[in-house]
Parts: sequence; C-alpha cells; structure tokens
Amino acid sequence: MDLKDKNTKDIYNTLYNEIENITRNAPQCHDKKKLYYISAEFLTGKMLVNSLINAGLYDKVQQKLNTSLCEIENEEHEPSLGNGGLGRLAACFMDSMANLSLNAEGMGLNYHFGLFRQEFADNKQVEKPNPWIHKNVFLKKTPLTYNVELGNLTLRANTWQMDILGRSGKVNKLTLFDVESVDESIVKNGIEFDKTDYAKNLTLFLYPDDSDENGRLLRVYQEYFMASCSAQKIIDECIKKGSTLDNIHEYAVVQINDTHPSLIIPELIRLIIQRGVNPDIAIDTVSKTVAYTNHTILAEALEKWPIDYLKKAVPNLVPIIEMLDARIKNKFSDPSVYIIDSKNTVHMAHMDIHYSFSINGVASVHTEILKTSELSNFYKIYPDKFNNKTNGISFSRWLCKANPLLSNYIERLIGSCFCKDSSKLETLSKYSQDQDVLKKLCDIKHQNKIRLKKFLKESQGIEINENAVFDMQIKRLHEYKRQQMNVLYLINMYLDIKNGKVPTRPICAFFAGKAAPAYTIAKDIIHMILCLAKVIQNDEKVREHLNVVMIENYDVTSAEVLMSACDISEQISLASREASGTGNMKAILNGGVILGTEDGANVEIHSLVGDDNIYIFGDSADTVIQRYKNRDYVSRKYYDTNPRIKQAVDFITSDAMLTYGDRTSLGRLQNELLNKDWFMTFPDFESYTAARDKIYRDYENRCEWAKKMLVNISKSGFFSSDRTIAQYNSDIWHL
Ligand code: 26Q
Repeated sequence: MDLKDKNTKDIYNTLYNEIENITRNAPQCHDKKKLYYISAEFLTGKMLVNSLINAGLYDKVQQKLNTSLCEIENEEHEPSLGNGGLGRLAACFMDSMANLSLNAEGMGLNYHFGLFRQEFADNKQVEKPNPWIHKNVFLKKTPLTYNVELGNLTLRANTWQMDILGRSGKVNKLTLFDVESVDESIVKNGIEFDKTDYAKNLTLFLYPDDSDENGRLLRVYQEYFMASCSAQKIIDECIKKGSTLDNIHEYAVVQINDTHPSLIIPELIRLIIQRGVNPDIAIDTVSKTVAYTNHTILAEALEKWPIDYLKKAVPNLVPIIEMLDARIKNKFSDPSVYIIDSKNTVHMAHMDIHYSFSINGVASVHTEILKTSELSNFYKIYPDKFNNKTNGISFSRWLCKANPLLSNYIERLIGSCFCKDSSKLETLSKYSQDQDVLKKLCDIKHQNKIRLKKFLKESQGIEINENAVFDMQIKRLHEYKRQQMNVLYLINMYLDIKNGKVPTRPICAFFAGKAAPAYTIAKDIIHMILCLAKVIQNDEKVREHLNVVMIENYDVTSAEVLMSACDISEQISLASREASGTGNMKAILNGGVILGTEDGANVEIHSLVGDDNIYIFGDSADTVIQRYKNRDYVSRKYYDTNPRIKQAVDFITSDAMLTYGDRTSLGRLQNELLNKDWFMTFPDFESYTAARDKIYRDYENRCEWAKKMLVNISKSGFFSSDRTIAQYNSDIWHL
C-alpha cells in the first residue's frame, strides 16, 4: 500500500478495499448450532477504523499516512441504524461475538435513511433525512431473496450484509433485509412520506421511538417483514444442516432484542407447522429456541398492538397468536398474564415470556425490578427463566478508537493484554500513588478536550474553553433521563453567578441528544436548553464562568469524541427507570467520573469503584416505586416550599428566556413540571444540587481527582461487552 501522496478519498477507498479483502478471506464458522441476534436496530457507527483496529492494522496504517486516520474517516457515512442504547448495544454485541469466535449472525432491516439528522433552527429541533448508503459503505448485496406475505400485498425481500470483523480475525455477518420495491423518491419536506404505501416505504426509515399514530401500523409491517425474512433464513439454514424442524433448537438459538422482533415466534411456529410438523411440537421446539431480552420497564415503551392492526398487517399470524393465547388462558386464570387482553390488545412481551426459554434484564437492579415488580406475575410462573445479563460496551470502539491517547498509554503501562482480557485493567490500580501516571492521565484528558474543541469549532462553529470542567449529559432526550433537572441546576448557577457567586473554574455543561419527532415535551426541553445557552452567551458577566452547549446531531461518531473528553458524566435518571445505560460505562472507561442516581448499571459501577469515586444522590428505586404505587406525589408542594426550585422553575418563562424562546413551548414545559413532574425531579433536586456542588469542589483537588479517574478506568473491565457475550453464551446460548 502506498498511501503517502494520495488524497483522503483515495486513501479511504484503498483502505476500504484492504478491509474488504481481509473479510472476504476470513475463516467462516461451520458449527452445528448458530446464534441469531434479531434486532430492529444496529447502531454500528463508522466501520473502517474499527475494522482496522480489530485487524491489528491501525498503527501500521497510521504510520504510512501523512494525515490522521480521523481525517480519512470523514469520507465514511455513519450508518445510523438505531435510536440509541438498544441499537448501540446490538452493535457492540456483534463485535464481541466476532471477538469470541462465536457462530453468530445479526439480522435486521436495511433502512435507507438512518435516524433523522438533527438540526437546530430558532432554538428548536428540526428533523432532516439522513441517507447513509453511498459508494463504498460496508454493505454488500447477497443473492438471497424471500417473499413476505403481508395483509394486502406480497413483498419481495433482498438481502444485504455487513462483515463484522472481530479481534479473533473471525468475521460474522450482519444481515439486513430490504424491500425490493422501496422508493426513496416518495420522501418529501424533510422526513415526510406516504405512510400507507408499504411497497415503497417499508424499509425507508428507521422508526423513531415515538407516539406518532400514523406510523404505528407501518411499524407492525416493518416488524413482520423483519421477522418473516429472519425466520425463513433460519429455517433454510437449519434444514441445510440436517434439521427435521421438530428440533430446530438443536441448530439455532434466537436472541430477540426487546419485543420489536417478537413476531418471529408465531412466524417460526407458522412456517414449521406449514411444513408438516404437529403444532404441539412446533410450539415446543420454537419455545426452546427463542430467548428474550427486556430493555425497559416504562409502560409506554412496552409494545402492545390492537388485534385489528395485526389483522390488517399480518393476517396469517393472527390464528397462531390466538392459539398461543388460548393455551395460556386454558392454563392460567390470572388475566394479567394473558397475551390478548379483554380489550383485544396483543401484549408482545407476554407472548415472549410464555414462549421463550430465557428472559433477561440488562443490569442487576433492572432484572430485580422485573422479577419483583414489573413482571412479578410471570416470575411466579417461570422463576427459572429469568436471568440478568449486565450490558457492556466494545472496548475496541470506546477505548481504542475513541481514545487512542489513553489506550496507547495504558498499553505502555500494562501491555496490550487488556484488549483480549478487559479485567486486566485492574492492574492499573498499582499506579494509584504514582504522580507521573496521575499527571499523564490529566494530560491525556486535556488533549482530548482540545480535540473536542477543534471538532466542535469545525463541525458546528461552537467555541469552548478547554480549561473548563467538562460536564456532560449526552443521550436521547427523555423525561425519565431528566435533562430538565440538569437545566434547573444550571439556571440557579447562572443566577448565582449574576449575583457574584462565581465558580472557582469555568464550567462547560454539554448536552447532546435527539428527541423523537412526536415527543413534544422532549422537544420543549431541547428548546429550553438552547434558550438558556443563548441567555448565557449574551451575558458578558456570566459567560466566562459558565457555558451551556447543546451539540447538534449526536451520533456514534460525535459520541466517540465527546466521551474521551468528559470529566463529569451526568447519569441522573429517576431511579428504577433507566434499565442499564451504557454511556455511564463509556464515561468511566475514558476516565470520566459519574454524578448519578442508584439506577441501572450505575449501581454496579458504584459497588465496583466505591463511594469515593462516584457521586451518588437521590431516592432509591424502592422509594420511587413505592411513591408511584401510593400516587401521592404532588410536585407543587416542593415548588411552594423550596425557594431554589421556585426560582429555577419561574425562570423558564422569564423575560430573559422569552427573548429567545417560544412562550407556548416554555410554558408547556413549566406547567408540566409544576403540575405533574412525572419523573420526580423535585424530590431529588436538593440532593442533586448538593452532590453537584461537591463534585465541582472535589474537581479542584487535581491529584485526588486523577486518582478517581484511575480507579474508574481500572474498574471498568467488567463492562466490556466481551464479558456480557461470554455470559450470554455460557448461560443461554450454549454454543
Ligand atoms: C417502540 C414502539 C414503536 C416504535 C419504537 C419503539 C421503540 C424503539 C426503540 C422502543 C424502544 C426503543 C429503544 C429502547 C432503548 O434504547 N432502551 C435502552 O436500552 C439500553 C440497552 O439495554 C439500556 O442501556 C437503556 O437503559 C435503555 O433505555
């Protein structure tokens, strides 16, 4: 490879071909049993550099270049085929399955437009289409085709694949099904299109996690299309390997990523019965094949479809689902475990729990809540099916790719062993008194902050001060994640600074994240953040001490730059609501310190790093669940009795905010907090404020802070997705 005198495009193309060569010739696995990971989302992020790292070529290639690989990467379009955590988890899992040489394949949909591109206009979010399929993306067409019979039409499916190259040198396939007749030209004005023309629209867009009525039926069509193509491919492969279909559990194990692929259960049963297997046996073998992962306890995110939707979209499956439900009604008298309820609504999770052999939550507190509260009636019936698999992240991407300075330094200190065995990061703890190491960690963080500064200047024209504390809340906008609580704190800080109480060091508070297009309050929160940012930028007295930055179009690529530069990571969801979170893991792996509640994986992080290395505040999950049960939370009481809360809430519709903002939007949000505050920001506000004040004070003891960074990095090995996948395999898949 001669790369020195080429332009970035040519270099990208050369490296692209190099990776294609490697993956084409990589060994394939031919074990009898195969894992199929079915997911409506795979948020892979850019592939080139990640593949170079896994192929062990990163340093070699970098040395041959006059420019940095980051520049070359600008040529690649990120496939944003996911909304957030669940999709990114699927991508990390694909990497880890290849790392561990497991015989596995991912299956999903080839959306032509990824999650919308977010722009800001008039301090509000605007959604734009996000095409990603260009020349030289890592996506190849295969000759496989399928027919899928939907309500009133039969669609032909094409099959595309991405090669996922693991550190083992092994390649696994990510298969993405597409509708042959899809037509990008029906997209008009941003992200609008005819929602009823399924032949043309079915795989056009990734469905944003929202409450848009029109789109719901389309969502069912998408889910069935994915389930049916996957089921057909799985059955074909099992038959090829010798299965008689009454025993597919010996040849296949299907992990479904939440309920979005649930229709694969009745579809597999239907197809197997169609091929002559007795229904009892078909149901039995499918139940021994499918395992279900739950990612949420939020009622609004639990999928349930009116049976009429299913009759329209997937009439072939309705008799099967009715049969599955009838068997449950025969066996159990408790209506809360029925699949079809008295209002004729089909509960996807209920079908999954009855007809799969494993149900797992994604962090220990989450799994406990499923067992004792959310799904307790099911846990009583099937105690052995429930298990926990705490999420993890790919270290190739979130350490080596996101933070080459840190990963190279760690390698200098302890060797490259941590790439294969993440628990080896523990050995870093021997440097906890070594001033040179501690200083170097601070230096690296500073370099990464300068890198972020450059990135923001170039990509969004934003100026930041690299000497400020970088405090970040970067994740999807959702009320339960409580960006609004963070803003209330910042409003008070702004007013304090105006009154002369300035912080020791400037603070830069970052937000990044998209709101679902139909999620009004989440969009109001973005509006509030952007307005507050403007108020502060235009206040000469305050802006040198406090900067609020809302970054446009948060995606995997920007997350990599942000995570490595993060000092303080806000993981402040209402306890019990965040199933796991994975940004918390990315933050600590990169030497960030968490300010958070006892929620999701924060709980496990807390017990690993200890009280001194994480800042925990707020009510416990038990208290919160009890408060929901009692229905006795009245937010206005807090507003009336706590002057700091009152001051911050009043400010939302102050003249200062209305200079930049819209009265309807800000008023609606203020009203929501005053009269509902469903995610209980006020009860936690005092302890949040105290913890955040303390974390800023502690940051000033640079030596002690560096020790905290070191402990966080050294304890993060547990959160490698290689560990998670090894546990899925030993407890569930048995490959
Ligand atoms: C549902 C119905 C209709 C349309 C869309 C949806 C939908 C789409 C996406 C519902 C949920 C999602 C995404 C959920 C998600 O990302 N959950 C997150 O999963 C992570 C991985 O386990 C956890 O770390 C997070 O805590 C959890 O919020």
